[in-house]
Amino acid sequence: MIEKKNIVKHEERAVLVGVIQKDQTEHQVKEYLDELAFLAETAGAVTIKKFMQKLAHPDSRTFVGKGKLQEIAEYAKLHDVSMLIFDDELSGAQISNIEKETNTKTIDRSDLILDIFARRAKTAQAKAQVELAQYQYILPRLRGMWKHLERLGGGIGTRGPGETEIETDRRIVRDKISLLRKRLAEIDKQAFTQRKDRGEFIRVALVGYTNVGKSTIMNLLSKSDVLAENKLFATLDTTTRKIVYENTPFLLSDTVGFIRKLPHHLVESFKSTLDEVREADILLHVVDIAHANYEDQIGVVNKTLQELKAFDKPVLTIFNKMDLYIKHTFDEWLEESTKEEILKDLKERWQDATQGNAIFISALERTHIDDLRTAILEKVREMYKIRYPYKTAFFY
Ligand SMILES: Nc1nc2c(ncn2[C@@H]2O[C@H](COP(=O)(O)OP(=O)(O)OP(=O)(O)O)[C@@H](O)[C@H]2O)c(=O)[nH]1
Ligand SMILES: [Mg+2]
Repeated sequence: MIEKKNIVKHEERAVLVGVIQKDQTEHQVKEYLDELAFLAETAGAVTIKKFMQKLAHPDSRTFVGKGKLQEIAEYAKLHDVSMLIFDDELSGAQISNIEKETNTKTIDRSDLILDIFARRAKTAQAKAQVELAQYQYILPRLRGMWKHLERLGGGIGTRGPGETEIETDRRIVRDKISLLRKRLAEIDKQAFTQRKDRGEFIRVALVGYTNVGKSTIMNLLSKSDVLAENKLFATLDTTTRKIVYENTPFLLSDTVGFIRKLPHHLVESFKSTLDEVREADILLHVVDIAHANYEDQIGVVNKTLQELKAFDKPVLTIFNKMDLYIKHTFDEWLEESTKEEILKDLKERWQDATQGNAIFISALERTHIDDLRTAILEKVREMYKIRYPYKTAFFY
């Protein structure tokens, strides 16, 4: 029988595995594994080792090569490793082959992200969305899961599952999927009506990679109390607040963060949460400028926005965590004038790239927040003028 469970247990000892494919550099894959370690930590596991292998094409049976898998298996045995986490998506057969040869539970990045989402989901909508994504993920992997249970002696006879058992499970999973879809459609209908009730207000949405500071900025701008913490996907549910600056009202929403290789099913089932982004008039794209891979992250966010068909909107790019950037980049003996030069270059580069729509702040130290407010206000007012050309005097 199929049941969903938290895959990652508290303090579990994990080994991470990444493959450097032909269009990737070793440095990039190292960063990806650092991010995977952060995901693992968010789920409650401890990373004790990372393995990388350069491979033009992943092995169809075991993803990494035979020799590497042997090495991983030996390491796992010696160091009491309870779980392998692969950075790339594995097929059901690959998971089952790897588990057999290493004798260690194996999951992939999508699995891990789904696990985190499942823990974080609080509202009925978020819970149903995650559950839907989980079942969709499981469906093509059922055969592998049966094999897995078989090896662990999990209540199945030595003969292994017959086609009928797998077919029964498939049917159960399909039924669950259609039930969840129905439930979500109902929640959607209510949410749509609620959104319609918001009237003529211009809608602004905070978007960005996970952990960049969206909720911190939301709290700062709206005096609300959204959970902000140094974990990935702290926010799953959308929060919307009405804000009034200088007699100009607008709605500000904080929403789920993006990440590279966000499981496809997750994006699909979070469609209604992401409607907030799709239906926004203006996007505030928050970037963690102190992150080594921030330019990659900008690319991932832009690509996700394109997939959501939300790319065609005015965007203000907020480069956040300037305090950390300065701390990482400058040391004490650097001349003040050199620091200024470096900062000026950085800012000019991004002002050029965003056609003058970049703001540099520290939400934590509250620097340049007034500039941010002014920039938002300007965009919101422009939008009111476009939207209601005869009504501009209405708001201010
Ligand atoms: N140093 C520094 N830390 C910041 C700044 N802004 C936010 N943070 C920290 O970054 C972490 C993530 O902040 P959140 O506001 O939760 O980020 P988020 O983008 O909402 O993250 P998710 O909801 O998980 O996608 C928290 O620990 C914040 O305290 C900043 O300007 N400087
Ligand atoms: Mg958040």
